Amino acid sequence: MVYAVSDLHGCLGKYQRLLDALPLGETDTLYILGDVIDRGAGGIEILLDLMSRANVKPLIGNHESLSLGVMKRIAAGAADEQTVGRTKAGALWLLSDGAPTVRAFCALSPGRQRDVIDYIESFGIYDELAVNGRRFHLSHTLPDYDPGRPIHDVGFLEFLYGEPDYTKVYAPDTLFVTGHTPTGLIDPAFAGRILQKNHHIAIDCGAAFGNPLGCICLDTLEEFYFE
Ligand SMILES: [Mn+2]
Repeated sequence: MVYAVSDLHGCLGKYQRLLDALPLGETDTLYILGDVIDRGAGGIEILLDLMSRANVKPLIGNHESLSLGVMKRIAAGAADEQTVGRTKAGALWLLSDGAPTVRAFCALSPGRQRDVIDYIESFGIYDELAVNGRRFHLSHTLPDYDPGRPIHDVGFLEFLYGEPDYTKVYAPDTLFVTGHTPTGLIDPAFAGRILQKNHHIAIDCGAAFGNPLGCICLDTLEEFYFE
């Protein structure tokens, strides 16, 4: 089975309950659609667990992208927990609820800091695959793009910060699975729940804001929730 989850945002307990509930055997794949870190306290611990699993496919979110350069400065000894906010990028990371991640990252050994940086640098931007006869596009988010435009022409930042029009069917033969925007902000009728409509599957239920962590099985389109 292929599963997708996004915006874990440091919610370690909900992530552990997902691992307890889903089998994730050798033939299973778990896609992570970005924003593992920040807001909650467990982002670094989740990353360390994800990197130990061969069947996890991580894609990058805006929070990983924003933090990467700052993590490198910390690993190089050019910043620490006290001074990280003195650069623009560091200040922006803290403003993005990065403080729990900064603290956990600074507490790692230099070798583990390097492992986390290398792991984030290995993250994909998007993926496309067919599962059980359905075609899927997976990325952290999407821009409101012209479907006639090849997907590889969409810029990197648009996959991190874009806002698709969820009322628009971009391609009738493809389901677009994205996170980034809590579903309650897209359509209040779906608050705390996965939104499936118009060939969009929006899976960020807002786990960091007290909602369950949503997970979708791409084989069956079955939804799973973890409190
Ligand atoms: Mn995001």
